[in-house]
Amino acid sequence: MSNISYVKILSWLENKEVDRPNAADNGTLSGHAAGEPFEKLVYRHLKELYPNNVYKQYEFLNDLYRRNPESITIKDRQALFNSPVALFLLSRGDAATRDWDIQNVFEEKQNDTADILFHKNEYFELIDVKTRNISKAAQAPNIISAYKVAQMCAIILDNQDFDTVGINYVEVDWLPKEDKLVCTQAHYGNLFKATPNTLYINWAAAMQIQFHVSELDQTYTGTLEEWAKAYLKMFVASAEHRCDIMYKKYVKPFKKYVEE
Ligand SMILES: [Ca+2]
Repeated sequence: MSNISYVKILSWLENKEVDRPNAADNGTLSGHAAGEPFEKLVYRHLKELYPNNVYKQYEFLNDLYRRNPESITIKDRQALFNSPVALFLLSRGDAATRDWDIQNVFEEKQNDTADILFHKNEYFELIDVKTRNISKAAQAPNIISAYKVAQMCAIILDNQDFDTVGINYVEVDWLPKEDKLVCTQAHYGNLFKATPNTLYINWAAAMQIQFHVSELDQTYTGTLEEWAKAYLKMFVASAEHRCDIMYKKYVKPFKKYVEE
């Protein structure tokens, strides 16, 4: 289920230019920050197309709590979400939720799950924009914590919450062009259409799932219930393999020194 025509968004993005972030000092175009203007561009475009449905994650929370001033306890504020999965993915921690008020609203946080949120009829469409300087070879970026996805799957299955959340990725490929960055191509990926067995977990990189959106498998045709079960099967097997490696490398060679 999707409310957004990603095909249209992708073709709209092609050949779009943004200002090079550090053009003034002609600095290097490194890391995540370089592509940030494209993230903002995608957000502004979606906001124009769907002014009443598109939010930043923190804007949605601010809006929700502002519209419900009678909900002040953590429990009351959590109850504003009809979906346990959306609550898990989108809400802030207990202390932050309790301390929220009109004078102390949320601001953007680096580890928010989504860059952009589309909300309509109790359905939450999460969109994360990934930007890629294609003049450089780069390893696949961190996408989302594999542990967070495992927790999400458990919540989906425990609550039979199968129709309230989608997780989507847009990759913007760009090249530097004088004092601009120009989008050469854009790609779309739906996490729940990626066969769980094809996902790569980089345990050493804070157990992040890593992929280039343009290379994400999109052939999975099962239901979300089936996806969640298949993901947890893959996750547990991968964690057990990781335990095994940890034991062989970091325990076994040293065990004899610590045994009495
Ligand atoms: Ca992003």
